[in-house]
Amino acid sequence: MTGHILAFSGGVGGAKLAAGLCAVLPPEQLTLVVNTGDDFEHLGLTICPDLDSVTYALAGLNDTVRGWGVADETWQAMAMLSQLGGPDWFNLGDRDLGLHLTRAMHLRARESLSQVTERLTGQLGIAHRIAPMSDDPVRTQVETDMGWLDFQHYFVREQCRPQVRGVRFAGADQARPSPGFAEALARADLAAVVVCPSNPWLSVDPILALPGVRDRLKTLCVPVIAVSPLVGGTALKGPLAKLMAELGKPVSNLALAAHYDGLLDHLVIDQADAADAALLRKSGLCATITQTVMREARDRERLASEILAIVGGVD
Ligand code: FO1
Repeated sequence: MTGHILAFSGGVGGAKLAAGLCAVLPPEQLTLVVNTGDDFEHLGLTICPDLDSVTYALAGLNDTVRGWGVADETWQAMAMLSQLGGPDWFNLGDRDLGLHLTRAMHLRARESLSQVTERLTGQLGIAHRIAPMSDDPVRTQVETDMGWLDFQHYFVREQCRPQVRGVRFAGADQARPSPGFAEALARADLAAVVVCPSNPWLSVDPILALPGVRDRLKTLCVPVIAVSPLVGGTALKGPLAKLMAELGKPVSNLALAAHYDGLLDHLVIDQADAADAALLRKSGLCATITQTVMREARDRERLASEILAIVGGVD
């Protein structure tokens, strides 16, 4: 496959495919654009959960059991914070805090989030380009039966229990795509856009909500290929299935593809959902059936290679 791949990723599920793409593509052929709608200010620090999930996965530092944060973590700072009566509903491990303190220092010195991300990923030995979707603050907020909640309050503090009625991305209309994102969108050699298996409503929509992004994707003559986060008609992890049901959607690949509203050319679905392929094809989409569950490095690399084969086939 020749040409450049632009991949969109949220946190945990997306980060696995992001790692697979990095394993099969040289750095100059890939730009990973990561959702920052989950970011928030907490304890005087800027927390960027999806950027950090991708960073830790690519650096081989991620905790695969917990699904977020750093492996071999310790929690001494949290224990002290808790004892001092600080807000302890959001867990920042000692190693993770090291990254957050470093990011805070550079942000305070007026580096952009893109510059800080490049610096931190470089220090961790990551050669591939990870770009935040924007350097401007965009904050996902969820309308629930408890009112509007900031994303991490909904996700972590309330454990996704509230019923969701809607989602908005505060600041998105004023935000610009980051320089790395804008550059990738404008590349003459762009070969495909890959949407990693992240939650379309919570992790991909914030990226698409940035001014100009949807329009640019619609005019691009390259395939937009998404990997479905649904497996066997439900989500492996996270609130996707619950959220789709609460928003009045059937929990299905067809509803997921319809949500992208004409943006997708191709949906990669799990073999457990093979029966969905016929309806997807009838709706005008290409559909590939494979194993999308990524337990080990070889699963991530195989799925990434299969996606590149789709891109190669379209060339
Ligand atoms: N998820 C939790 O369920 N509980 C936590 O306390 C928590 C802390 C945390 C700290 C840093 C970080 O990068 C991620 C963290 N996450 C935690 C995960 C995060 O809330 C979600 O994975 C994403 O926002 C959803 O993609």
